[in-house]
Amino acid sequence: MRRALSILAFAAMAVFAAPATKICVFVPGVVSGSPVYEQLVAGTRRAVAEVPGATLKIVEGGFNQADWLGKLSSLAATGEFNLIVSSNPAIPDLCAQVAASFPAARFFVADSWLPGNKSIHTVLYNQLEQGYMVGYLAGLASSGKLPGSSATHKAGIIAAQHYPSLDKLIAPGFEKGLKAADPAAILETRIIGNWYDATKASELANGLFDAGAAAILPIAGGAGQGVVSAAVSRGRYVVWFDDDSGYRLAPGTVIGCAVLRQEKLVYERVKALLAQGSRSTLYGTADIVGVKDGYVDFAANDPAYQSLPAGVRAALDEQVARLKSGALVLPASGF
Ligand code: RBF
Repeated sequence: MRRALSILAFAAMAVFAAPATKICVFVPGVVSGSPVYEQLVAGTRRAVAEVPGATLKIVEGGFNQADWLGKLSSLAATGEFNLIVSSNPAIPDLCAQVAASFPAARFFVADSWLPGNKSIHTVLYNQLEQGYMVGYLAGLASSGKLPGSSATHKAGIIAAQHYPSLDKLIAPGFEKGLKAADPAAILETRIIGNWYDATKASELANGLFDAGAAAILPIAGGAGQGVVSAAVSRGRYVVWFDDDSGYRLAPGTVIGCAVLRQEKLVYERVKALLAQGSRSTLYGTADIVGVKDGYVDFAANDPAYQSLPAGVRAALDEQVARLKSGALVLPASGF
């Protein structure tokens, strides 16, 4: 009897002593209006739901980037979290600074690249490929192959700010695709200055449309909707990034979406990191994934895309197939 009681007591202690798994998502911005962040939260939520007793805290860092280091630092300082999950190329450097003060903290940062820090795992998307696909579609527009468009040989990118993956992957990939479809095309880039000002994005888009841009790619989070409204009123085209929500924003105006499978990636990596614990060998490593791995894709199964002329779809579908088969290789490196 005494033995049974002590086993019971021991079991009870083990239950109470087992540290609960706690995960924090740090959103560098706000979730609403940014598909990369919506997917970040959804993927982490799904992974956490599969760990019995695990809890999830979501912290929106807001648009003031100068606040992010302090906010990340206070999250790590609590010592509460087994893992802090985030996403965007500016975040790993901040995590590295935080990890220097709080060596027990662990970070997974999607959509970023930082090898060699034992507290941090990162995964970068091959956005040369992602940019190429919608750049090619913009080139079909700028060479006059879409309904109501003439050959203006101009396309645009409207971005919130300059940052390495825009300047080294997204924009060069877009330009390569644009010129593959329309060798005479010129790419014009405009910078908004933040990730929320849709009115300024609209003004910049109107300027580019007036100068002849046939299609524009917004890389601007919530501000990108201003580009869509300008395109609707001028009867021009938009190509979209990160998820396929663009088709529903303005069917017929948004003609193509190059997507990231960020929800799937975040789910898989968070699940693996939680299963392996703080000594996981993923920490310290930086992966790059792309079209062949299934994490970068073109969303072709949507009525808005399917209603484009068959010749336009055939031309783009061929490019996507070449990326998938390896006939077209656009190697991305970290920065
Ligand atoms: N993308 C968004 O969709 N919304 C944002 O609020 C946002 N903020 C960013 C802030 C910084 C400092 C950086 C470097 C990137 C940000 N991104 C944001 C871009 C995101 O990481 C990714 O490059 C784009 O979504 C294109 O895939």
